[in-house]
Amino acid sequence: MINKFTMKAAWWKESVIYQIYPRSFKDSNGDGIGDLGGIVQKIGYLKKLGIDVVWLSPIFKSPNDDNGYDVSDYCDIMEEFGTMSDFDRLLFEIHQNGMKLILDLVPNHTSDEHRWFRESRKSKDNPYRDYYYWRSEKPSNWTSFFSGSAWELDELTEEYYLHLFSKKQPDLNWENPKVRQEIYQIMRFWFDKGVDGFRIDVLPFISKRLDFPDIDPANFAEAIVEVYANGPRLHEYLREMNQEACAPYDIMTMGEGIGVKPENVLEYVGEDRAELNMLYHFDHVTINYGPGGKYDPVDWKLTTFKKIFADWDKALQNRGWITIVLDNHDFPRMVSRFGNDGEYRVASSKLLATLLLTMRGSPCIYQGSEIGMTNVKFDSLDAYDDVEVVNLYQEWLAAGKDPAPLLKAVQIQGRDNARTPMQWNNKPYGGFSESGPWLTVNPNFTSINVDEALADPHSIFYHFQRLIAFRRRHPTLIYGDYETLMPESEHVYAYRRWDADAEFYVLLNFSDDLQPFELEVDPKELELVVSNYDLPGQDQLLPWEARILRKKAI
Ligand code: ISL
Ligand code: CA
Repeated sequence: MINKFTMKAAWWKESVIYQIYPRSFKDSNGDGIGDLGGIVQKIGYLKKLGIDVVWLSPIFKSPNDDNGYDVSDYCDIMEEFGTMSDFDRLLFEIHQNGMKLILDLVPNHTSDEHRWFRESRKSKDNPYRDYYYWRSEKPSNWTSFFSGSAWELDELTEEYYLHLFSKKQPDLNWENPKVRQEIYQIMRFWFDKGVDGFRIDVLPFISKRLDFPDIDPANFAEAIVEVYANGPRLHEYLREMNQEACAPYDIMTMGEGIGVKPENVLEYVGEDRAELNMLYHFDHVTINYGPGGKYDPVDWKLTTFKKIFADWDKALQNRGWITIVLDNHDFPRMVSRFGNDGEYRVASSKLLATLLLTMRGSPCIYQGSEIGMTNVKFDSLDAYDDVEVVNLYQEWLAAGKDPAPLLKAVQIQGRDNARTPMQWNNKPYGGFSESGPWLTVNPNFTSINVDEALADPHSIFYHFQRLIAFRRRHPTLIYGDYETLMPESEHVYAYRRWDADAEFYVLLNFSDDLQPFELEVDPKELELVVSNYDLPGQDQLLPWEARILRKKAI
Protein backbone atom coordinates (compact mmCIF):
# COMPACT_ATOMS: atom_id res chain seq x y z
CA MET A 1 0.00 0.00 0.00
CA ILE A 2 1.27 3.43 -0.97
CA ASN A 3 1.07 6.41 1.30
CA LYS A 4 3.02 9.43 2.37
CA PHE A 5 5.51 7.18 4.13
CA THR A 6 6.36 5.12 1.09
CA MET A 7 6.09 7.92 -1.42
CA LYS A 8 8.71 10.61 -1.24
CA ALA A 9 7.14 13.76 0.20
CA ALA A 10 7.91 17.17 -1.27
CA TRP A 11 6.46 20.65 -0.78
CA TRP A 12 5.66 20.95 -4.46
CA LYS A 13 3.60 17.77 -4.35
CA GLU A 14 1.57 19.17 -1.48
CA SER A 15 1.10 22.56 -3.12
CA VAL A 16 -1.98 23.93 -4.81
CA ILE A 17 -0.89 26.13 -7.70
CA TYR A 18 -2.80 29.17 -8.95
CA GLN A 19 -2.07 30.45 -12.43
CA ILE A 20 -2.24 34.16 -13.10
CA TYR A 21 -2.37 35.53 -16.63
CA PRO A 22 -1.03 38.95 -15.62
CA ARG A 23 -2.40 40.83 -18.60
CA SER A 24 -5.93 39.90 -17.55
CA PHE A 25 -5.75 39.74 -13.77
CA LYS A 26 -5.89 43.27 -12.38
CA ASP A 27 -4.95 46.65 -13.79
CA SER A 28 -3.61 49.03 -11.14
CA ASN A 29 -2.92 52.13 -13.25
CA GLY A 30 -5.94 52.39 -15.52
CA ASP A 31 -4.28 51.68 -18.86
CA GLY A 32 -6.48 48.64 -19.50
CA ILE A 33 -3.66 46.12 -19.03
CA GLY A 34 -3.22 43.98 -15.96
CA ASP A 35 0.08 44.51 -14.14
CA LEU A 36 2.27 43.52 -11.20
CA GLY A 37 0.82 46.28 -9.01
CA GLY A 38 -2.60 44.75 -9.62
CA ILE A 39 -1.40 41.35 -8.44
CA VAL A 40 0.02 42.90 -5.27
CA GLN A 41 -3.43 44.35 -4.54
CA LYS A 42 -4.95 40.88 -4.75
CA ILE A 43 -2.54 38.90 -2.60
CA GLY A 44 -5.04 38.92 0.24
CA TYR A 45 -7.57 37.34 -2.12
CA LEU A 46 -5.16 34.55 -3.07
CA LYS A 47 -4.31 33.94 0.54
CA LYS A 48 -7.97 33.74 1.42
CA LEU A 49 -8.47 31.09 -1.26
CA GLY A 50 -5.67 29.14 0.40
CA ILE A 51 -3.34 28.41 -2.51
CA ASP A 52 0.36 27.73 -2.01
CA VAL A 53 2.12 28.64 -5.23
CA VAL A 54 1.43 31.46 -7.68
CA TRP A 55 2.46 30.84 -11.29
CA LEU A 56 2.72 33.95 -13.42
CA SER A 57 2.49 33.63 -17.19
CA PRO A 58 5.47 35.51 -18.71
CA ILE A 59 6.21 38.93 -17.27
CA PHE A 60 9.45 39.57 -19.17
CA LYS A 61 10.11 42.28 -21.77
CA SER A 62 8.17 41.42 -24.86
CA PRO A 63 6.64 43.02 -27.94
CA ASN A 64 3.58 40.90 -27.14
CA ASP A 65 3.02 39.17 -30.41
CA ASP A 66 1.92 36.20 -28.29
CA ASN A 67 1.25 38.02 -25.00
CA GLY A 68 4.67 37.58 -23.47
CA TYR A 69 5.45 34.12 -24.86
CA ASP A 70 7.76 36.04 -27.19
CA VAL A 71 10.47 37.32 -24.86
CA SER A 72 12.88 40.09 -25.86
CA ASP A 73 14.71 40.24 -22.52
CA TYR A 74 14.44 37.46 -19.94
CA CYS A 75 15.95 39.48 -17.11
CA ASP A 76 13.76 42.54 -17.30
CA ILE A 77 10.07 43.23 -16.78
CA MET A 78 7.55 44.01 -19.52
CA GLU A 79 6.93 47.76 -19.43
CA GLU A 80 3.14 47.44 -19.28
CA PHE A 81 3.49 45.19 -16.23
CA GLY A 82 5.80 47.45 -14.21
CA THR A 83 9.42 47.61 -13.14
CA MET A 84 11.90 45.32 -11.45
CA SER A 85 11.18 47.04 -8.17
CA ASP A 86 7.46 46.26 -8.62
CA PHE A 87 8.54 42.67 -9.14
CA ASP A 88 10.72 42.64 -6.02
CA ARG A 89 7.81 44.01 -4.03
CA LEU A 90 5.47 41.34 -5.42
CA LEU A 91 7.88 38.55 -4.59
CA PHE A 92 8.41 39.93 -1.11
CA GLU A 93 4.67 40.22 -0.44
CA ILE A 94 3.95 36.73 -1.73
CA HIS A 95 6.63 35.30 0.54
CA GLN A 96 5.45 37.43 3.47
CA ASN A 97 2.06 35.83 3.04
CA GLY A 98 3.45 32.32 3.16
CA MET A 99 3.10 31.58 -0.54
CA LYS A 100 5.64 30.84 -3.26
CA LEU A 101 6.12 32.33 -6.70
CA ILE A 102 7.04 30.58 -9.92
CA LEU A 103 7.69 32.29 -13.24
CA ASP A 104 7.17 31.14 -16.80
CA LEU A 105 10.36 30.31 -18.66
CA VAL A 106 10.13 30.28 -22.45
CA PRO A 107 13.32 28.51 -23.52
CA ASN A 108 12.20 27.05 -26.85
CA HIS A 109 12.05 30.38 -28.66
CA THR A 110 12.64 34.08 -28.15
CA SER A 111 11.06 37.12 -29.71
CA ASP A 112 12.53 38.16 -33.05
CA GLU A 113 13.22 41.41 -31.20
CA HIS A 114 15.52 39.73 -28.70
CA ARG A 115 19.11 40.96 -28.97
CA TRP A 116 20.26 37.43 -29.86
CA PHE A 117 17.96 37.22 -32.86
CA ARG A 118 18.63 40.77 -33.98
CA GLU A 119 22.31 39.83 -34.10
CA SER A 120 21.67 36.40 -35.54
CA ARG A 121 19.80 37.63 -38.59
CA LYS A 122 22.47 40.24 -39.45
CA SER A 123 24.84 37.93 -41.30
CA LYS A 124 25.73 34.28 -41.78
CA ASP A 125 28.92 34.72 -39.79
CA ASN A 126 27.48 36.68 -36.90
CA PRO A 127 28.54 35.09 -33.58
CA TYR A 128 24.84 34.69 -32.74
CA ARG A 129 23.96 33.04 -36.04
CA ASP A 130 24.05 29.61 -34.49
CA TYR A 131 21.69 30.60 -31.65
CA TYR A 132 18.81 29.79 -34.02
CA TYR A 133 18.09 27.34 -36.83
CA TRP A 134 19.04 28.81 -40.20
CA ARG A 135 18.87 26.81 -43.43
CA SER A 136 19.45 27.82 -47.04
CA GLU A 137 16.52 25.67 -48.18
CA LYS A 138 13.34 24.75 -46.36
CA PRO A 139 14.40 21.41 -44.88
CA SER A 140 10.85 20.17 -44.20
CA ASN A 141 7.17 20.88 -44.62
CA TRP A 142 6.77 21.70 -40.93
CA THR A 143 3.84 23.93 -40.16
CA SER A 144 3.66 26.48 -37.40
CA PHE A 145 1.14 26.25 -34.56
CA PHE A 146 -0.05 29.64 -35.67
CA SER A 147 -0.66 28.87 -39.38
CA GLY A 148 1.64 28.65 -42.36
CA SER A 149 5.10 27.21 -42.72
CA ALA A 150 7.37 26.93 -39.70
CA TRP A 151 10.23 28.13 -41.91
CA GLU A 152 10.38 31.83 -42.66
CA LEU A 153 12.59 33.33 -45.32
CA ASP A 154 14.62 36.25 -44.02
CA GLU A 155 15.36 38.61 -46.90
CA LEU A 156 18.64 39.94 -45.58
CA THR A 157 20.66 36.74 -45.77
CA GLU A 158 18.17 34.82 -47.88
CA GLU A 159 17.97 31.94 -45.47
CA TYR A 160 15.09 30.37 -43.62
CA TYR A 161 14.74 30.32 -39.85
CA LEU A 162 12.61 27.93 -37.86
CA HIS A 163 9.62 29.08 -35.82
CA LEU A 164 7.23 26.48 -34.47
CA PHE A 165 5.01 29.31 -33.26
CA SER A 166 4.56 32.77 -34.83
CA LYS A 167 7.24 34.13 -37.12
CA LYS A 168 8.03 36.57 -34.34
CA GLN A 169 9.01 33.55 -32.19
CA PRO A 170 12.18 32.04 -33.71
CA ASP A 171 13.21 28.71 -32.17
CA LEU A 172 16.45 28.68 -30.20
CA ASN A 173 19.09 26.19 -31.20
CA TRP A 174 19.72 24.12 -28.09
CA GLU A 175 22.42 22.16 -29.90
CA ASN A 176 24.58 25.20 -29.25
CA PRO A 177 26.03 24.92 -25.72
CA LYS A 178 26.16 28.72 -25.49
CA VAL A 179 22.39 28.89 -25.85
CA ARG A 180 21.97 26.39 -23.06
CA GLN A 181 24.30 28.33 -20.79
CA GLU A 182 22.38 31.55 -21.50
CA ILE A 183 19.17 29.89 -20.36
CA TYR A 184 20.71 28.40 -17.22
CA GLN A 185 22.12 31.79 -16.35
CA ILE A 186 18.69 33.36 -16.70
CA MET A 187 17.26 30.68 -14.41
CA ARG A 188 19.94 31.30 -11.79
CA PHE A 189 19.32 35.06 -12.02
CA TRP A 190 15.71 34.55 -10.93
CA PHE A 191 16.50 31.84 -8.38
CA ASP A 192 19.05 34.18 -6.79
CA LYS A 193 16.27 36.72 -6.42
CA GLY A 194 14.28 34.14 -4.49
CA VAL A 195 11.91 32.90 -7.15
CA ASP A 196 10.65 29.43 -6.23
CA GLY A 197 10.67 27.76 -9.60
CA PHE A 198 9.56 27.79 -13.20
CA ARG A 199 6.77 26.56 -15.35
CA ILE A 200 8.63 25.74 -18.55
CA ASP A 201 6.94 26.50 -21.85
CA VAL A 202 6.75 23.79 -24.56
CA LEU A 203 9.61 22.01 -22.86
CA PRO A 204 9.40 18.80 -24.96
CA PHE A 205 10.25 20.86 -28.08
CA ILE A 206 13.70 22.16 -27.12
CA SER A 207 15.61 19.29 -28.75
CA LYS A 208 14.95 19.13 -32.48
CA ARG A 209 15.08 16.22 -34.85
CA LEU A 210 17.85 17.39 -37.12
CA ASP A 211 16.71 15.05 -39.87
CA PHE A 212 13.66 17.35 -40.06
CA PRO A 213 11.28 14.63 -41.30
CA ASP A 214 8.20 15.83 -43.13
CA ILE A 215 4.97 15.72 -41.18
CA ASP A 216 1.50 14.72 -42.26
CA PRO A 217 -0.22 18.12 -42.18
CA ALA A 218 -3.59 16.39 -41.87
CA ASN A 219 -2.45 14.84 -38.60
CA PHE A 220 -0.91 17.62 -36.56
CA ALA A 221 -1.55 15.76 -33.30
CA GLU A 222 0.71 12.97 -34.49
CA ALA A 223 3.33 15.44 -35.72
CA ILE A 224 3.50 16.94 -32.23
CA VAL A 225 4.20 13.63 -30.53
CA GLU A 226 6.37 12.01 -33.19
CA VAL A 227 8.26 14.93 -34.68
CA TYR A 228 8.15 18.17 -32.70
CA ALA A 229 8.30 16.82 -29.16
CA ASN A 230 10.59 14.32 -27.42
CA GLY A 231 13.66 15.13 -29.53
CA PRO A 232 16.84 13.03 -29.42
CA ARG A 233 18.84 15.14 -26.96
CA LEU A 234 15.98 16.29 -24.78
CA HIS A 235 16.81 14.30 -21.68
CA GLU A 236 20.45 15.18 -21.87
CA TYR A 237 19.45 18.86 -21.83
CA LEU A 238 17.03 18.39 -18.97
CA ARG A 239 19.64 16.67 -16.83
CA GLU A 240 22.10 19.41 -17.62
CA MET A 241 19.54 22.10 -16.83
CA ASN A 242 18.75 20.42 -13.57
CA GLN A 243 22.40 20.12 -12.58
CA GLU A 244 23.56 23.52 -13.67
CA ALA A 245 20.59 25.67 -12.81
CA CYS A 246 18.17 23.93 -10.44
CA ALA A 247 19.94 21.50 -8.14
CA PRO A 248 21.55 24.08 -5.82
CA TYR A 249 18.15 25.65 -5.06
CA ASP A 250 15.01 24.45 -3.32
CA ILE A 251 12.78 25.19 -6.29
CA MET A 252 10.19 23.41 -8.41
CA THR A 253 10.03 22.83 -12.15
CA MET A 254 6.80 22.17 -13.98
CA GLY A 255 7.02 21.40 -17.65
CA GLU A 256 4.32 22.09 -20.17
CA GLY A 257 4.17 18.48 -21.31
CA ILE A 258 2.90 18.92 -24.84
CA GLY A 259 3.48 15.71 -26.78
CA VAL A 260 4.30 13.66 -23.67
CA LYS A 261 2.37 10.43 -23.25
CA PRO A 262 1.89 7.95 -20.40
CA GLU A 263 4.45 5.72 -22.12
CA ASN A 264 7.28 8.23 -21.74
CA VAL A 265 6.25 10.47 -18.86
CA LEU A 266 8.64 8.79 -16.43
CA GLU A 267 11.53 9.74 -18.68
CA TYR A 268 10.72 13.33 -17.73
CA VAL A 269 9.55 13.14 -14.14
CA GLY A 270 10.79 9.80 -12.84
CA GLU A 271 12.17 10.36 -9.35
CA ASP A 272 15.39 8.62 -10.30
CA ARG A 273 15.95 10.86 -13.33
CA ALA A 274 16.89 14.27 -11.83
CA GLU A 275 15.23 16.10 -14.71
CA LEU A 276 11.88 17.70 -13.88
CA ASN A 277 9.62 17.70 -10.83
CA MET A 278 6.37 17.49 -12.74
CA LEU A 279 4.60 18.25 -15.96
CA TYR A 280 1.06 18.58 -17.21
CA HIS A 281 -0.10 16.63 -20.20
CA PHE A 282 -2.59 17.44 -22.93
CA ASP A 283 -4.63 14.26 -23.29
CA HIS A 284 -7.86 15.41 -21.67
CA VAL A 285 -7.62 19.08 -22.66
CA THR A 286 -7.45 18.03 -26.31
CA ILE A 287 -10.16 15.37 -25.87
CA ASN A 288 -12.61 17.15 -28.19
CA TYR A 289 -10.21 17.80 -31.07
CA GLY A 290 -11.73 16.40 -34.23
CA PRO A 291 -10.14 15.11 -37.44
CA GLY A 292 -9.44 18.74 -38.43
CA GLY A 293 -7.76 19.44 -35.10
CA LYS A 294 -8.44 22.07 -32.49
CA TYR A 295 -10.93 24.15 -34.49
CA ASP A 296 -12.91 21.09 -35.50
CA PRO A 297 -14.37 20.20 -32.10
CA VAL A 298 -16.28 16.96 -31.59
CA ASP A 299 -18.21 15.42 -28.68
CA TRP A 300 -16.21 13.66 -26.03
CA LYS A 301 -17.04 10.70 -23.83
CA LEU A 302 -16.72 10.49 -20.07
CA THR A 303 -15.33 6.96 -20.33
CA THR A 304 -12.44 8.30 -22.43
CA PHE A 305 -11.89 11.13 -19.98
CA LYS A 306 -11.74 8.71 -17.03
CA LYS A 307 -9.44 6.37 -18.84
CA ILE A 308 -7.01 9.22 -19.48
CA PHE A 309 -6.80 10.01 -15.77
CA ALA A 310 -6.44 6.34 -14.86
CA ASP A 311 -3.80 5.66 -17.52
CA TRP A 312 -1.68 8.58 -16.38
CA ASP A 313 -1.91 7.64 -12.73
CA LYS A 314 -0.93 4.10 -13.57
CA ALA A 315 1.95 5.23 -15.76
CA LEU A 316 3.42 7.23 -12.94
CA GLN A 317 3.44 4.08 -10.79
CA ASN A 318 4.14 6.14 -7.70
CA ARG A 319 7.53 6.94 -9.17
CA GLY A 320 6.87 10.36 -10.59
CA TRP A 321 4.52 13.31 -10.29
CA ILE A 322 2.24 15.41 -12.51
CA THR A 323 0.23 18.59 -12.34
CA ILE A 324 -3.53 18.31 -12.60
CA VAL A 325 -5.12 20.94 -14.84
CA LEU A 326 -8.59 21.37 -16.29
CA ASP A 327 -7.98 24.70 -17.99
CA ASN A 328 -5.39 27.40 -18.49
CA HIS A 329 -4.69 30.39 -20.73
CA ASP A 330 -4.53 28.15 -23.83
CA PHE A 331 -7.83 26.33 -23.44
CA PRO A 332 -11.51 27.10 -22.95
CA ARG A 333 -12.90 27.60 -19.46
CA MET A 334 -13.26 24.34 -17.56
CA VAL A 335 -16.94 24.84 -16.74
CA SER A 336 -17.85 25.59 -20.36
CA ARG A 337 -15.82 22.62 -21.51
CA PHE A 338 -16.37 19.81 -19.05
CA GLY A 339 -19.31 21.16 -17.06
CA ASN A 340 -22.55 22.98 -17.81
CA ASP A 341 -22.02 26.74 -17.86
CA GLY A 342 -25.78 27.44 -17.97
CA GLU A 343 -28.27 26.04 -15.49
CA TYR A 344 -25.68 24.04 -13.55
CA ARG A 345 -22.76 26.46 -13.66
CA VAL A 346 -22.39 26.55 -9.89
CA ALA A 347 -22.83 22.84 -9.23
CA SER A 348 -20.66 21.78 -12.15
CA SER A 349 -17.88 24.24 -11.28
CA LYS A 350 -17.87 22.79 -7.78
CA LEU A 351 -17.80 19.30 -9.21
CA LEU A 352 -14.78 20.12 -11.35
CA ALA A 353 -13.10 21.71 -8.34
CA THR A 354 -13.67 18.44 -6.51
CA LEU A 355 -12.00 16.51 -9.29
CA LEU A 356 -9.08 18.92 -9.50
CA LEU A 357 -8.39 18.77 -5.78
CA THR A 358 -8.78 15.05 -5.19
CA MET A 359 -6.66 13.64 -8.00
CA ARG A 360 -3.13 12.45 -7.40
CA GLY A 361 -0.94 15.33 -8.57
CA SER A 362 -0.52 19.03 -7.83
CA PRO A 363 -3.73 20.86 -8.70
CA CYS A 364 -3.40 23.98 -10.78
CA ILE A 365 -6.29 26.43 -10.64
CA TYR A 366 -6.57 28.90 -13.49
CA GLN A 367 -7.56 32.44 -12.51
CA GLY A 368 -11.31 32.98 -12.54
CA SER A 369 -12.27 29.32 -12.49
CA GLU A 370 -12.61 29.62 -8.71
CA ILE A 371 -15.60 31.89 -9.34
CA GLY A 372 -16.93 29.86 -12.26
CA MET A 373 -15.95 32.22 -15.08
CA THR A 374 -17.19 30.94 -18.44
CA ASN A 375 -16.27 31.08 -22.10
CA VAL A 376 -17.11 34.28 -23.91
CA LYS A 377 -18.90 34.45 -27.25
CA PHE A 378 -17.63 37.42 -29.21
CA ASP A 379 -19.89 37.90 -32.23
CA SER A 380 -17.15 38.66 -34.70
CA LEU A 381 -13.73 37.21 -35.39
CA ASP A 382 -12.37 40.76 -35.33
CA ALA A 383 -13.06 40.90 -31.59
CA TYR A 384 -10.47 38.18 -30.96
CA ASP A 385 -6.92 39.16 -30.05
CA ASP A 386 -5.10 35.81 -29.95
CA VAL A 387 -2.38 35.53 -32.60
CA GLU A 388 -3.52 31.98 -33.26
CA VAL A 389 -7.01 33.14 -34.23
CA VAL A 390 -5.85 36.27 -36.03
CA ASN A 391 -3.54 34.22 -38.28
CA LEU A 392 -6.06 31.48 -38.85
CA TYR A 393 -8.71 34.03 -39.81
CA GLN A 394 -6.30 35.57 -42.35
CA GLU A 395 -5.59 32.12 -43.73
CA TRP A 396 -9.31 31.39 -44.14
CA LEU A 397 -9.95 34.69 -45.84
CA ALA A 398 -6.98 34.18 -48.17
CA ALA A 399 -8.34 30.75 -49.09
CA GLY A 400 -11.76 32.26 -49.78
CA LYS A 401 -13.40 30.15 -47.06
CA ASP A 402 -16.57 31.19 -45.26
CA PRO A 403 -15.52 32.51 -41.83
CA ALA A 404 -18.86 31.66 -40.16
CA PRO A 405 -17.92 28.09 -39.12
CA LEU A 406 -14.55 29.36 -37.90
CA LEU A 407 -16.23 31.91 -35.66
CA LYS A 408 -18.36 29.13 -34.21
CA ALA A 409 -15.33 26.95 -33.54
CA VAL A 410 -13.37 29.83 -32.02
CA GLN A 411 -16.26 30.57 -29.67
CA ILE A 412 -15.92 27.01 -28.39
CA GLN A 413 -12.17 26.44 -28.59
CA GLY A 414 -10.42 29.80 -28.73
CA ARG A 415 -7.77 30.76 -26.19
CA ASP A 416 -9.34 34.17 -25.59
CA ASN A 417 -12.14 32.36 -23.75
CA ALA A 418 -9.73 32.06 -20.86
CA ARG A 419 -8.06 35.43 -21.37
CA THR A 420 -10.94 37.84 -20.87
CA PRO A 421 -10.26 40.03 -17.83
CA MET A 422 -10.81 38.73 -14.34
CA GLN A 423 -14.25 39.70 -13.05
CA TRP A 424 -13.81 41.41 -9.70
CA ASN A 425 -17.14 43.18 -9.23
CA ASN A 426 -20.17 44.48 -11.13
CA LYS A 427 -18.73 47.94 -11.76
CA PRO A 428 -17.67 48.99 -15.29
CA TYR A 429 -15.17 46.59 -16.86
CA GLY A 430 -15.85 44.16 -14.05
CA GLY A 431 -13.59 46.14 -11.75
CA PHE A 432 -10.59 44.90 -13.72
CA SER A 433 -9.62 48.37 -14.89
CA GLU A 434 -10.73 51.98 -14.78
CA SER A 435 -10.69 52.15 -18.55
CA GLY A 436 -11.42 49.91 -21.52
CA PRO A 437 -9.37 46.73 -21.17
CA TRP A 438 -7.16 45.23 -23.89
CA LEU A 439 -9.72 42.42 -24.34
CA THR A 440 -13.44 42.87 -23.77
CA VAL A 441 -14.76 41.69 -20.41
CA ASN A 442 -17.25 38.83 -20.55
CA PRO A 443 -20.66 40.55 -20.26
CA ASN A 444 -21.69 38.09 -17.55
CA PHE A 445 -19.45 39.99 -15.10
CA THR A 446 -22.56 41.65 -13.66
CA SER A 447 -23.50 38.39 -11.95
CA ILE A 448 -20.28 36.36 -12.05
CA ASN A 449 -17.65 38.23 -10.09
CA VAL A 450 -15.44 38.02 -7.02
CA ASP A 451 -17.52 40.40 -4.88
CA GLU A 452 -20.62 38.23 -5.39
CA ALA A 453 -18.61 35.11 -4.67
CA LEU A 454 -17.16 36.43 -1.45
CA ALA A 455 -20.56 37.59 -0.23
CA ASP A 456 -22.18 34.19 -0.75
CA PRO A 457 -21.18 31.43 1.65
CA HIS A 458 -22.43 28.86 -0.91
CA SER A 459 -20.27 30.21 -3.72
CA ILE A 460 -17.89 28.29 -5.93
CA PHE A 461 -15.06 30.27 -4.32
CA TYR A 462 -15.79 28.89 -0.85
CA HIS A 463 -16.10 25.39 -2.25
CA PHE A 464 -12.60 25.70 -3.66
CA GLN A 465 -11.41 27.13 -0.35
CA ARG A 466 -12.95 24.22 1.56
CA LEU A 467 -11.47 21.64 -0.79
CA ILE A 468 -8.00 23.18 -0.66
CA ALA A 469 -8.08 23.07 3.14
CA PHE A 470 -9.50 19.55 3.09
CA ARG A 471 -6.76 18.29 0.79
CA ARG A 472 -4.15 19.81 3.06
CA ARG A 473 -5.61 18.09 6.11
CA HIS A 474 -5.77 14.73 4.35
CA PRO A 475 -2.46 13.70 2.75
CA THR A 476 -4.31 10.60 1.54
CA LEU A 477 -5.78 12.85 -1.14
CA ILE A 478 -2.27 13.96 -2.10
CA TYR A 479 -0.21 10.78 -1.95
CA GLY A 480 -2.75 8.00 -1.61
CA ASP A 481 -3.45 5.41 -4.25
CA TYR A 482 -6.06 5.90 -6.97
CA GLU A 483 -8.57 3.52 -8.51
CA THR A 484 -11.42 4.18 -10.95
CA LEU A 485 -14.78 2.71 -9.95
CA MET A 486 -17.68 2.17 -12.36
CA PRO A 487 -15.32 2.71 -15.34
CA GLU A 488 -18.10 1.88 -17.83
CA SER A 489 -20.44 4.66 -16.78
CA GLU A 490 -20.84 7.50 -19.28
CA HIS A 491 -22.29 9.78 -16.61
CA VAL A 492 -20.64 9.09 -13.29
CA TYR A 493 -16.98 9.48 -12.52
CA ALA A 494 -16.34 7.55 -9.32
CA TYR A 495 -13.00 6.73 -7.76
CA ARG A 496 -11.30 5.69 -4.58
CA ARG A 497 -8.26 7.31 -2.96
CA TRP A 498 -6.70 5.50 -0.06
CA ASP A 499 -3.64 4.81 2.04
CA ALA A 500 -2.95 3.35 5.47
CA ASP A 501 -4.59 6.31 7.19
CA ALA A 502 -7.85 6.79 5.34
CA GLU A 503 -10.05 5.77 2.47
CA PHE A 504 -12.10 8.18 0.36
CA TYR A 505 -14.73 7.62 -2.31
CA VAL A 506 -15.35 10.45 -4.76
CA LEU A 507 -18.58 10.48 -6.76
CA LEU A 508 -19.08 12.95 -9.58
CA ASN A 509 -22.20 13.13 -11.72
CA PHE A 510 -21.17 14.59 -15.07
CA SER A 511 -24.72 15.04 -16.33
CA ASP A 512 -27.89 17.14 -16.10
CA ASP A 513 -29.90 14.13 -14.89
CA LEU A 514 -30.26 12.04 -11.79
CA GLN A 515 -27.81 9.16 -11.89
CA PRO A 516 -27.71 5.91 -9.96
CA PHE A 517 -24.42 4.67 -8.65
CA GLU A 518 -23.12 1.51 -7.14
CA LEU A 519 -20.17 0.99 -4.84
CA GLU A 520 -18.82 -2.27 -3.54
CA VAL A 521 -18.99 -1.01 -0.02
CA ASP A 522 -21.87 -0.87 2.40
CA PRO A 523 -23.16 2.74 2.37
CA LYS A 524 -23.43 2.55 6.14
CA GLU A 525 -19.67 2.38 6.33
CA LEU A 526 -19.34 5.72 4.57
CA GLU A 527 -19.83 9.24 5.79
CA LEU A 528 -20.32 12.26 3.57
CA VAL A 529 -17.48 14.72 4.17
CA VAL A 530 -17.71 17.18 1.27
CA SER A 531 -20.69 17.90 -0.94
CA ASN A 532 -21.63 20.52 -3.51
CA TYR A 533 -25.32 20.52 -2.62
CA ASP A 534 -26.97 21.78 0.57
CA LEU A 535 -29.36 18.89 0.35
CA PRO A 536 -27.39 16.08 -1.25
CA GLY A 537 -29.18 13.32 -3.09
CA GLN A 538 -29.78 9.98 -1.46
CA ASP A 539 -29.61 6.80 -3.55
CA GLN A 540 -29.09 8.79 -6.71
CA LEU A 541 -26.73 11.59 -7.59
CA LEU A 542 -28.38 14.91 -8.36
CA PRO A 543 -27.38 16.72 -11.58
CA TRP A 544 -23.67 17.58 -11.35
CA GLU A 545 -23.61 16.43 -7.76
CA ALA A 546 -20.15 15.81 -6.27
CA ARG A 547 -19.60 13.90 -3.06
CA ILE A 548 -16.53 12.98 -1.12
CA LEU A 549 -17.27 10.08 1.20
CA ARG A 550 -14.97 8.77 3.83
CA LYS A 551 -14.88 5.25 5.11
CA LYS A 552 -15.60 5.32 8.81
CA ALA A 553 -12.90 4.09 11.13
CA ILE A 554 -13.89 0.72 12.58
O1 ISL B 1 -3.17 26.53 -27.61
C1 ISL B 1 -2.46 25.84 -28.26
C2 ISL B 1 -2.43 25.91 -29.73
O2 ISL B 1 -3.62 25.49 -30.25
C3 ISL B 1 -1.54 24.97 -27.65
O3 ISL B 1 -1.26 23.88 -28.41
C4 ISL B 1 -0.31 25.78 -27.34
O4 ISL B 1 0.23 26.33 -28.49
C5 ISL B 1 0.71 24.90 -26.72
O5 ISL B 1 0.12 24.48 -25.54
C6 ISL B 1 1.97 25.66 -26.40
O6 ISL B 1 1.66 26.65 -25.48
C7 ISL B 1 2.64 27.46 -24.93
O7 ISL B 1 3.52 27.97 -25.89
C8 ISL B 1 2.99 28.87 -26.85
C9 ISL B 1 2.10 29.95 -26.25
O8 ISL B 1 1.39 30.59 -27.26
C10 ISL B 1 1.15 29.38 -25.23
O9 ISL B 1 0.40 30.40 -24.64
C11 ISL B 1 1.98 28.63 -24.24
O10 ISL B 1 1.24 28.16 -23.15
C12 ISL B 1 4.18 29.50 -27.51
O11 ISL B 1 5.04 30.01 -26.53
CA1 CA C 1 -1.89 48.54 -16.09
